[in-house]
Order: sequence, then C-alpha cells, then structure tokens
Amino acid sequence: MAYFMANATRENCQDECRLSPNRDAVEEDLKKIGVECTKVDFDDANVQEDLDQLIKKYNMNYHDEIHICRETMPNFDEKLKIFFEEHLHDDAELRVIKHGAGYFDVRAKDEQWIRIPVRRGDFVFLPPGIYHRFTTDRSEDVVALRLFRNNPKWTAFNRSENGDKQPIREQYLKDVSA
Ligand code: KMT
Ligand code: NI
Repeated sequence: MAYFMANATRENCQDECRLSPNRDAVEEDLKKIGVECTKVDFDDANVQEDLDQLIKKYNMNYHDEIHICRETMPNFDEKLKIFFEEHLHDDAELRVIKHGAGYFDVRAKDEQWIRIPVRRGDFVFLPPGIYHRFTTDRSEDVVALRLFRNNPKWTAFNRSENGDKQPIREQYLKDVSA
C-alpha cells in the first residue's frame, strides 16, 4: 500500500521513510496523478499470459530485464544516485518487479511525495511527464521487467535541471488538471 512519505535523503532513502503518524495514499490519490498499480503472479504457471495482457493493455511491444544489484551492476552507487534524482521522461515507465524490493516515489498534486513500495509481482505504470524517483531497499537487489514500445525515450530530465522546460511536462500537467 502506498503512503505519503517523510523527507528522504540519499542516506535514508532505502528505509521506509513513513510519516508519523502514517498517512496511506489510496488508489484515488494515485489515479489523480495518472499512476496505476497492479499485480502479476510470478508463481503461477500462466504468468506469461498476465504479462502479455499488460503488454497489450498498455500498447507495448517488448520487455527487457534490468538487474539492479550491488554485486553485478557496474557503478552501482552512481546508478542509484541517478535513479533517486527527481526526474521525468518523454515516455511512460512501466515496470514489473520480479525479485527483491524497492520504492517508486511519485509527486502528488500538492507536491508531496507518495511512496509506492514494490516487491515481486508488483506492476507500476508511471505516465510520461510525471516527476518520480526510484530506490532499492537496503537489500540492494532488484530484478525488474521494463515494458516498452520500440526505442523508448527514457532520457531522464531532472527537475533540478531542465525538467520543467520539457513539453511533456506541460502536457502531463494539462492531462492531470482535468
Ligand atoms: C527509472 O527510469 O527511473 C528506472 O528505470 C528505475 C529503475 S526500474 C526498477
Ligand atoms: Ni524514471
């Protein structure tokens, strides 16, 4: 279950970072900003059908696999730093967590961060133009499927740099203001 999160730094971002008292974010909170979450059962023999359905529903063609792991990913600390920098993309970010656990943080309308904890079987859809960031939990070992159409535009535009100037940001704000 997602929740509105406390301030996080690079040092504590792999902890839960809950507000005290906790404040859950409900499906409606996520819907308002265009975020969708669902589940896939990797322990079901028909998991490929579930994945195919998602690929079809979101009009994707392919998926690949990314292993975010301290042991195997070169420049792990640098990569995590990039993932956790508030950014947006021209294309949607669709991820299914196959192994491990982490957190997707997304900006709510009032600029608060909503934290979406993810683990094996969780699917997350982040619309193009939404500000977000990602971190693994302290185990630092996540395998994720990335769903995409040909040549996805996942260049990260950081908020601290030129994110606000991207046309997709304007489009996104228009879409969620309706
Ligand atoms: C991104 O673009 O922020 C990512 O791909 C995050 C890692 S996927 C679990
Ligand atoms: Ni991203």
